[in-house]
Amino acid sequence: TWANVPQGPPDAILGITEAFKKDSHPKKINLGVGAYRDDAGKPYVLPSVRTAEQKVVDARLDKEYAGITGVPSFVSSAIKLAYADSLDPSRVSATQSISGTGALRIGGAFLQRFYPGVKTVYIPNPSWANHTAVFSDSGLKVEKYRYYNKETIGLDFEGMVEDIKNMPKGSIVLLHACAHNPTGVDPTQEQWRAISDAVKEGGHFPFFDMAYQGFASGDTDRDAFALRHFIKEGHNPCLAQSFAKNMGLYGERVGAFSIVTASPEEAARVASQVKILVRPLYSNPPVHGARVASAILGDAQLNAQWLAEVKAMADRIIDMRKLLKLNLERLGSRRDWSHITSQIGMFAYTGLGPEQMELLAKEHSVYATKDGRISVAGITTGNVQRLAEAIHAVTG
Ligand code: PLP
Ligand code: TYF
Repeated sequence: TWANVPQGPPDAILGITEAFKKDSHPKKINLGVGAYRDDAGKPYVLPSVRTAEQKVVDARLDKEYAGITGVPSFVSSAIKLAYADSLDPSRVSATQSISGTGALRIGGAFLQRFYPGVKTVYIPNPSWANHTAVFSDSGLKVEKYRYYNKETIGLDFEGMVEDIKNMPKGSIVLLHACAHNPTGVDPTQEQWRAISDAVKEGGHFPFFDMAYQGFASGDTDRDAFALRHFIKEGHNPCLAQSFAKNMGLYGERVGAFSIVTASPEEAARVASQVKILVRPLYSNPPVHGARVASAILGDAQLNAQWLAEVKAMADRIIDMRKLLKLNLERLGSRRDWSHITSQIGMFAYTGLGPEQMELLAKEHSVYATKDGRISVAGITTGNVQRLAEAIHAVTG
């Protein structure tokens, strides 16, 4: 029956883990997938999450289905975390989602069905490897706008604004709210203001992907600047939120999708259609992770603890950036590695090419994606020197 099914390629990012597992080198290093590790290189469950989970278990809740849009207290807390006081939440149509990916997919499906403008979504070049697949599988056309400047290893701000202005009027523009994946290069607040103006000028629709709120600066409010600024400027964007990284809830699949509308009446109509979309997709989302997130966001003390833990994760990543740069300099590398510390979030975009990345894997058992992205969250005080030696060997 399936003789005509061709072998497909592995996921560009998740496939790295497969290659890493097969390697028998005792000091192999996996900097592929973006998942936080502690300084011992171990997956990290936040203490606030452990406490919240215990509270959820102790409450001996039943296992009944949630509604189509999920756990209500979770959804309202997620909305508050993202938008804070930038709007009246009755204008927001929101639903729990299967983490950030599921939120993007609901958004893609909703726009495909109802967006009255140009059904083309423009994503940055480069962007998260899964964006193209999510949106094209949703039935939208996918195009790219300039984002990263190879020469400066920074933002191609002029190119980005020019491309936004040149998109067909009423296009969909996907924006990474903070901690751009894979480059770690974000616009400044000043640049965000100009981007907002350009999106407005083109009559475009902004779609924010916020998978790292808190991870960029260590401060969830600061990281929501772009989203809240757009709202202040009168945009009515939609938003995909993920709690995979900032609560370390990866496999629990906790996220939210929301659309800012013009009025509570419009929000109700939109919400009714989001429900109609979700029902045949997965009927209703899992409850456990959302209950845990809700227990944190809804309790002042736990929330404060969580924010401190997010900051600690962000700070460890910043320390590892400094240490990697320092080690490369100590080894006598003549390259300029300042982008390692100027970039933010979970990833560093090293500037290494595909051949160098292949050498890193083959000769040094250091695994990361071939675009030169490394997950800084996988660097530890124990492996940073060996990593620097490997990078120096392939770039020296
Ligand atoms: N968007 C971006 C930019 C990401 O990097 C990720 C990965 O973490 C996601 C969305 C969605 O991830 P998840 O589905 O695990 O929340
Ligand atoms: O970019 C990353 O590493 C994370 C995790 O198909 C991820 O966003 C990677 C690939 C994928 C799903 C999640």
